[in-house]
Parts: sequence; structure tokens; C-alpha cells
Amino acid sequence: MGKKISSSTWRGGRYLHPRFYFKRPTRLALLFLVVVSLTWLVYDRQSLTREHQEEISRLNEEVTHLRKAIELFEMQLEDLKDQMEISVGNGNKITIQDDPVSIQRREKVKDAMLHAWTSYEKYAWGMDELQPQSSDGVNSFGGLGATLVDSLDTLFIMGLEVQFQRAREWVANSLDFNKDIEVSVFETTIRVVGGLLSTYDLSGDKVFLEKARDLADKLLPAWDTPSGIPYNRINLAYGNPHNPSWTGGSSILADSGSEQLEFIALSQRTKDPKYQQKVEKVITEINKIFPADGLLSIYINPVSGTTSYGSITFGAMGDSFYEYLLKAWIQGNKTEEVKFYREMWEKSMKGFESLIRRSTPSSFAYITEKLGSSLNDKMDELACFAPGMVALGSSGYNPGEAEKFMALAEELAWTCYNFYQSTPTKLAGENYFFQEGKDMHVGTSWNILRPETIESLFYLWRLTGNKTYQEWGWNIFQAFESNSRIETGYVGLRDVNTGDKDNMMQSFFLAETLKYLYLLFSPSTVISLDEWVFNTEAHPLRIVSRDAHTHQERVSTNWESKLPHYMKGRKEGRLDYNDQIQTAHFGPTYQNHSYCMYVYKYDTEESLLDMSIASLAVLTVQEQLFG
Ligand code: DMJ
Repeated sequence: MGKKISSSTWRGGRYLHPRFYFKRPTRLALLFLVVVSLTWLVYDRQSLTREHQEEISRLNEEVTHLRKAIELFEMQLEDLKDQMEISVGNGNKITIQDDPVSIQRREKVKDAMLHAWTSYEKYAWGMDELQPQSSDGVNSFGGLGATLVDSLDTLFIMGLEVQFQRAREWVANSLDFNKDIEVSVFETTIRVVGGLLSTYDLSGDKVFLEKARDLADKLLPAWDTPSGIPYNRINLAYGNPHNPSWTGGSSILADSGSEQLEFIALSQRTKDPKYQQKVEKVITEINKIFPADGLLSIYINPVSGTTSYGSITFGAMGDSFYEYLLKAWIQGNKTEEVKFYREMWEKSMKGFESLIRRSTPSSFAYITEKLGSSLNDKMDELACFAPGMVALGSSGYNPGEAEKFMALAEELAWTCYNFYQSTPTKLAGENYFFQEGKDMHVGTSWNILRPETIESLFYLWRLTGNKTYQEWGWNIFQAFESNSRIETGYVGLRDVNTGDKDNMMQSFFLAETLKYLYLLFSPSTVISLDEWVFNTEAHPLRIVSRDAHTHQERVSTNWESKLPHYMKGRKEGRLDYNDQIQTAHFGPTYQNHSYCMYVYKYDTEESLLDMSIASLAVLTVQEQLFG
């Protein structure tokens, strides 16, 4: 029979009595140790759980990114298999097959981007620009990580996911605009605000939009002038906008008139009209003094709003003003509301035609510069953006005019290509002079990796489907590879005749030159010109309706029957894009390779859903559905 333990014989209770411990200090010490260990164990378990949770959510994020990368890769594969349709100048479509040569070439361009980026990461991380020869960085724009921000969308478009994520973390954690630095309003807008907005449009990641807004708020005081024409320099921390002393108080035309795309896009995405109002006032003011030929001096007075004596040029200091007249019209969906941009641009095209001359003996078309009433037979490589612009704008004319402008664009592109072909290095100098009987010769002989000619080749390829433009672009790319690529990045040339190298990798090489080259060898569905408009730093901004949050276009509810078969029955995709979208159908919506139909929140009293197409690219879905 087992012995029964009575409460009187059970002695375990003594361990609970304080006297048990106080009688012997070793027991007390032991108790103390037990209590401390237990507390530590409990606390440690809690923090372990917390750490685990953090680790799990980090891993989850990584899985999401990897999934997206796989999706992107699959879509790119699909793209390769697909036939492409491209728009030609007269608004028709032609079909082009992606070919193995283009695939190989864009891989080479991607490799160039990787080399440029890796060098920047290694030697100049977070600084404005890389100096490859001295393997260090320089803050040429005040220290805003210009190359990093300028490169974001290129990395994204090329599918360089890991590099993109590292850059994204830097933007989120280290990009700070609260700095006592004086910056150029124009350069900061086109590179940094433009780069951030474009990356937001591509990725949907709000961190980019918030940063863009923060920076734009710091730039806004530059527009507080009597005329509304902005000053060109500002201190980010203290404001104090002004113009550089060498302009004699004037603002520069291109610097003051090329912020429309970025600030209009910002207003559309933040639903705060103040940015758009500031930059559109500039155009309203300029329109008051706009001459019949649409050509303006490069100097404009921010107090009176009138121009001062200066040259008229499509090169340095004039260029992007004309470019933005056309592109703001495209960004505004070419509607009645933005017709004034187109009208102003068409006027400037009249002036543009009046500046065109042809060389002898080879009849190269070129764009002269004008000072007072005399023409100067000089053309900047910078003006080589114009063939692309003219080609892009040609389709808005009647067929006869469209053909004439397209032909002129093609002629000018040939001249620009010859800027490259005519030098021993096959890289263009900064500007050219034209001389009776001698065609052209290089003036300023440096090459700083500029993109303008390639930009025009990209537009001409997209708009004509003529593969010659790809060949020309490939030749220029190879010249960059043999002259400018060094172990620590890409450098410009001090002299295109000797090949003597400089020590600077300009941020626009990654933002523009390499991006346009990559797109030149990509299907035209990648950043379709029907869906995106490029700012002057090659940052694509998505075209949305002007008042996207209040006026969504209503379309047929019988949309499903009209869908192409491959879009039918696909699952829902990303939600909540720009806060406007309630549901997005037909994913995957990642990147710019997918078809996507968004159902917008209906913002009137009727509780109906309004449908609108916001395809992230590709074969003008809108036309297929409702065309
Ligand atoms: C870029 O920063 C922009 O394209 C600008 O409009 C002109 N110059 C450089 C590239 O050459």
C-alpha cells in the first residue's frame, strides 16, 4: 500500500517561506540567480519573437520582390515571343518582329549600365557624380545623389532589381533635402524631381512621390517673382531665390520654361494644384509676348516677363523650352484644355523652319542660331534632340505637313549622326560650324557622353520602324564602348579628335544615353509612347487624364466581350494605385509589360463604378477595347 502524504508531512511548503532563504545567504544568492535567469529567459523569448517577426516580414518582402522579378522576367520572355505593333507618323500601325540581334544588343547596353552603376556604387555611392579616373565622387549638384536618382528608372526598366532595391533604400533613408545648399532649379527638377516621379509611376512605391513632393516644396519659392517667371537658383534650406550674376539678372529660357511636365505630374499625383498653377503661369506669361514665329531669346526678365537681348537657339539654354511645349500637350492628352501648348509649339516650328539651312557640298540640313537679325551657322549637339521632337510632334499636323516635318526630322538626324561619324573617335563634339563648300567641322571638341542624338534615333525608330536608326545607334554605342569605357566607369572625351579622356561620368549618361539605347533595341511596347511622355532627362512620366481624380472617362460596361482572348479571365492585380484605383483587373500589373484594366473609385454621388483603362504599356489596349 502506498504511503499517503499528509499536508503535515509535506515539507515542500518551506521553500516558499522567506525564512528558508534568509537563514542561509547561499540559498538567497541561488534564488536571486534563478529569478534573474527566468526574467532574462522570458524577456529574451519576447525579443526573439519580435526579431523573428521582423525577419519574417523582411523575408516576405524579399519573396514579394522575387515574385515580381520572376513575373517581370516571364513577361519579358513573352515580349520576346510576341510580335510588336508600332505607330508610324501618320497614326497607322505597322508590325515589327523583335529580332535576335536587338535582343543581343540590348543585353550589351544593359551590361554597360551595370558597369556604370557598379562603378558608381563602388566609388561614389550617394554622391552626385562619379569621377572614374580618380575613383571618387563629386557633388556637382549640391549633394542630392544625382546619379543615383537619375538612374532609378533605368535600373527598373532594365530589370536590375537588386541594384534598384539598394538605391531605393538609399532614397528612403538617406536622401535629405533639408540642406543649406544652392541648387539649379532646372537641373534639380529634371534630374531629381523627374527621376523620383518617374520611378513612382513605374514602381507605385510612395516613398518616391513623397520625396518628390518634399523637394518640389523647397523649389517652389523660385516662382514667387512679379511675372511668375522663376529665378534659376535657390537655397534648399533658406529659399532666397535669385539668378546667376553672369545673366545680368535675367532668367534663362530653358531653365525657366522646362518644369511643366514634372510639376503638372506632381499635381496630378498629389491632387494638390499648386505645382501645376506655378508652372502654367509661366507659359501664360510667355504666351503674352510670344512672337508669330514662336522663337524667343534665351534671356527673359523675371520682373517684367519680357525677353532681353540674347541669341535664339534650339541648343544650349533654349532647347527644352520648345520641347516642353509639345510634351505638355501630349501629357495633357492633347485635349482642348491644353491646346494652347500645341499652338505655341506649332508657332515655334514656323520659326524653326526659318532657321534651317543646308550645307555644301553634301546638303546636310542644320539648325542655325540667331542673334538680332543675323544667323550663325553653328549647331550644338544639344540641338540634336530636335529631330526626335519634330518627329514626335509631326503626327498632330495634317498628313501633308506631317510628312514634311517627318522628312525634316530624318534629314536632321542624318546630320547629327554625321557629327559622330565625322570624327576619328566616331564620337560627336559639343558643337559644329558649317562652312560654304566644306560642310561641317567640329567647334568645341569635347564629348561628355550626351544623349540627344540617340534620343532622336529612338523616336525615329519608334515612329518610322526604319531599322537604319538602330544601326546608327549601335555604331554610336560601340564608339562609347571603345573610347569611354574604362575599368572604373565611363568617361567623356576632352577631345574627340585625339580621344583624350576626361574624368567625369555625367549622371545623364545613365539616365538618358543608356536608357534610350536600351529602348532603341527593345519592343516598342516597353514604355509605349501612347502611355508615357519622357521629360527632358529621359524620365518617363505616365500620361493620365488632366484631372484624374475628378474626371474619369466613362466607358462601355460591355468591355469584357471586347477584350483580347489572352486578357480574359485573368485574376485581379494590384490595388490602390495613386489612391484612385479600387480594383485592378487582369494582372500581373508589375512593370511596364503587362495589360491592366483599372476600376477607378467613382467619385460622384451615384454608387456606380467607372471603368477606365490605364494599361501600363503595350498594344494600345484602349483602342482594342473601344477603338
Ligand atoms: C540633360 O541634362 C538634359 O537632356 C537637358 O535638357 C540638356 N542637357 C543634358 C544632356 O545633354
